Amino acid sequence: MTKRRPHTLQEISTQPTAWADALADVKGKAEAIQALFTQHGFQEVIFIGCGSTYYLALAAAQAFQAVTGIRARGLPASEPLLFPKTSYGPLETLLVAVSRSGETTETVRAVRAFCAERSAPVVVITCYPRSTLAREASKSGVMLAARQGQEESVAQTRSFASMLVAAQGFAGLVKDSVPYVKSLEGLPLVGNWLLQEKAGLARQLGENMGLERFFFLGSGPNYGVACETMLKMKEMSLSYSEAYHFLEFRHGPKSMVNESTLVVGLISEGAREQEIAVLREMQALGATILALADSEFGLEDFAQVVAFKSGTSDWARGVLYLPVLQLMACYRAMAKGLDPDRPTHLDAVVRL
Ligand code: F1P
Repeated sequence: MTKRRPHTLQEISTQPTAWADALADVKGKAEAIQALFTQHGFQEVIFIGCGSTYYLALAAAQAFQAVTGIRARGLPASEPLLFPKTSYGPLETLLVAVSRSGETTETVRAVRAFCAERSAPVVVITCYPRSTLAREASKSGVMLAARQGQEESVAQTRSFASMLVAAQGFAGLVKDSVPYVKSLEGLPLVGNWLLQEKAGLARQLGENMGLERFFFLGSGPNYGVACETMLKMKEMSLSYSEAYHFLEFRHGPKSMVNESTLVVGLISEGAREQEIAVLREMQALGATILALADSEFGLEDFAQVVAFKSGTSDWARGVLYLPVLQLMACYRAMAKGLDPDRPTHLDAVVRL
């Protein structure tokens, strides 16, 4: 019996269109977004989510602070829910909740508690504009919908990427930065190129059963995406995988590096030299290296390189690291005879 093509492959392969759709929705909300910041002198923005969307919150906070200069943090939704006193400060705070489903219990409860306690507006980024969280945002805040991010699979791929672009577009509109928003508009073209030209490399690494340990290294703007791609490897292929800030990897975890290790470097431009040095050291310890960067300069030592050549900033290109790494996890699941659409023990939404 031929195995059906997993929804996950289709969802990964069509994601650039979903990125463009999400950005268009955000741009359509420009007036409401700018009015929100005019009415409130927000001194801090806290992004929250769970699982993949917690990692998205980390990436979104980095981009938001870099683009707007307003202090921003990413937290798992359970933290402000369980420890509000040490999650929120005295500053005028905007809460941004990120949730593919818009139904995750921790996130809904955290939003309701925040709005009740501070009678403040909330921004929601979701793929489901009729969800519970979307309704919370419609009471006094703004809802950003990544409709084409909706997916059959439990593991987030197209949804994560399109909501990340939405969060970056949100930052660009708060700052009213035309160049930054324009750089986001160029991402889908590069995304389609990656899906055409680098799918073979992703498949070759995914089907390499000689690889048993996976480490995803990312710093600053790329740590959240490193965590997300680590999670894809776990959810889809049940593989041992971890994520670290680049230089943190030297402080202990590198003891795990052996001949069956893949170290994936999500290289920034801002800390390129220091990050490449870590990859060189891990290659000398026997690891296979996959280096992803915007430019291929200085990556000659590595056999597996993906260079986006997008010309975008460290704070705009986050989604470009996703397609190859999502495909690698998906192909590894298929090579192990697993269904990437249905990760073990997982449901699409965690309802408590
Ligand atoms: C959050 C989440 C996902 C995870 C799994 C269970 O969902 O934890 O990140 O991959 O699907 O739910 P959501 O709040 O983003 O809908």
